[in-house]
Amino acid sequence: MNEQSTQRQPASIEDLGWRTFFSTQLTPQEQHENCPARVMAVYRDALVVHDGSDERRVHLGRRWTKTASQDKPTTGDWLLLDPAREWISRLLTRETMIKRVSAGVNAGQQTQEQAIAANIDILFIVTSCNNEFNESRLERYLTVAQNADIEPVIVISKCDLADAPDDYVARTKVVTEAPIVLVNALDPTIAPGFKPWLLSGQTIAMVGSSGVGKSTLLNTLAGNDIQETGDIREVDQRGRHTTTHRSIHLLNNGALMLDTPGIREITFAFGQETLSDMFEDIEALIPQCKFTNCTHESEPGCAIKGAMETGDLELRRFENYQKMSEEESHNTQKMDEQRIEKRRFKNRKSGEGPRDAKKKRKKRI
Ligand SMILES: Nc1nc2c(ncn2[C@@H]2O[C@H](COP(=O)(O)OP(=O)(O)O)[C@@H](O)[C@H]2O)c(=O)[nH]1
Ligand SMILES: [Mg+2]
Ligand SMILES: [Zn+2]
Repeated sequence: MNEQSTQRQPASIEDLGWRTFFSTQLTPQEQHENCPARVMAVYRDALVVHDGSDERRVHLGRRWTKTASQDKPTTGDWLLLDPAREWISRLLTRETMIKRVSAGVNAGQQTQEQAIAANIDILFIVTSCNNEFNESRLERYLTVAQNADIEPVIVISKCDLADAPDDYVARTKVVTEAPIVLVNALDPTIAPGFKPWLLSGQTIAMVGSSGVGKSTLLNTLAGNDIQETGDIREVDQRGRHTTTHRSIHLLNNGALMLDTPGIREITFAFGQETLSDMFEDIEALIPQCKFTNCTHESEPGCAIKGAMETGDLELRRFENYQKMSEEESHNTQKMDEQRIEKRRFKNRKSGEGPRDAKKKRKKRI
């Protein structure tokens, strides 16, 4: 994305993924006055946006730095710039959004959901033919895709390094019906294998453990070393260079690919409903246990244990379901508590209890 970059540049706004879902959100006045632009990269206090003809840096004013994480512009977002194209007028409604949960590790920090990528059409879940391969991790990423309503594709890299790469494909098929692409990410001839998803104006994001080959895949599909020439860096407070979170690259065939050094083993927001969908089989078994408070450990008449004995349910899958459900309810509970505390604090500050506030609302009617 810097001057030396040999990366393809968009020729129109449609090249960046602009479509009716976004254009219909504009009022006639906005259509006339404002310029839509896509967030290509995110810095701490600025964004790099592209409007189809020019790329520019837009400062994130106080209005945005103070906005709740989920509503802050993120990579892939569409914005409206003011007529002078200097400020963000409005963030357009997202078609899809991948969210993470940032847990308050230190005292005073909040557990909150944060948008980490917006308007993603396809999610490449990258894993490799070695010990990194893990069914439970695949299930996690598949849940993320399902929760965001994004089509998942499983990419299994490093097939050149494994004795029996097809074993990994077979193991993946047990977990999901999603398409699978087995590759050597360093092989420059692999692009045709990705043809169904690398379409003009489609935005693809990648998730996967560090070292599985995400950047390599991006470079190979782009046909040049974007990482070498296009990596966006900024200097942090200690004067060190740090790679910014995420940036979008335009591939030669017109697809847009999100490089995600920031999306690794982080906590994603799954959504309770999505978990119920993903683990429908388990949730259908639980009510069949003899005891309503069954812990599925040693109770007689346990439907979960029964399914494990007949081989219908894997212990690993059940444990993964339990772990993800616990994480989800822990995060939901934390956020609910914070919401209540915030409300209490607000009421205390204004010197009125929730009841007074209610009365006041009624009065106004
Ligand atoms: N042999 C082989 N090496 C690969 C493959 N994919 C990635 N690598 C290597 O694995 C290392 C990590 O790859 P990288 O793209 O940085 O992983 P990332 O952390 O997911 O971005 C690099 O040394 C790559 O050259 C592959 O399919 N085959
Ligand atoms: Mg990388
Ligand atoms: Zn049970």
